[in-house]
Amino acid sequence: MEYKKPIGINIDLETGVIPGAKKLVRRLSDLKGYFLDEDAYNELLKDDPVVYEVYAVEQEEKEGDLNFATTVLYPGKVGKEFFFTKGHFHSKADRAEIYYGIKGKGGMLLQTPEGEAEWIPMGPGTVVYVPPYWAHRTVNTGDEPFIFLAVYPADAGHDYGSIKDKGFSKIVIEENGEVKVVDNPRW
Ligand code: S6P
Ligand code: ZN
Repeated sequence: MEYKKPIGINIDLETGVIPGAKKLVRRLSDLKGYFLDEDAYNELLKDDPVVYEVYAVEQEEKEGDLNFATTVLYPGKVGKEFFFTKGHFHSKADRAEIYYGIKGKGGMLLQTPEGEAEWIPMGPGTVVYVPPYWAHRTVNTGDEPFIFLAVYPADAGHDYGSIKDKGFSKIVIEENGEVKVVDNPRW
């Protein structure tokens, strides 16, 4: 039997960087069609800001193994909507996931395939259990980077399709200086 080597690694808790991890950058241009306010989107697109970065340590897509990744989700808004990650179901839809808040302020939108949505506020130290079958998207509701760790089955995969097309049934906006989770008018 060939055994894999264990990994022990320090996450930089200020920046979210995992040394040696694979880095993925998502700019606003990668999120075309995701935000409601198209005029605000197009205006902001001139600078094409980085919306989030992911530092992932991933294994072969095999049952039983685990991946982990940090996400650094930058503060910002498109119109009233706070910056968010694309959001996805897992390709193997019954795969669960754990998130752990490291820095900043935000939350997670979760949704069943039928469109029942939940909002869980997150900050440093918050653990979120994402049950099997729930789509999940994180949102930065603060004014500094929102950083968290995700641990997920190596064979979970990402299914972006239906969220890209329909979004979530709830959106997270700022209104009169307050964070509000309201019905998505496009849903
Ligand atoms: C993976 C896990 C996270 C996200 C990351 C970016 O299962 O949920 O690492 O991949 O937060 O979000 P998204 O929706 O663009 O993959
Ligand atoms: Zn996931």
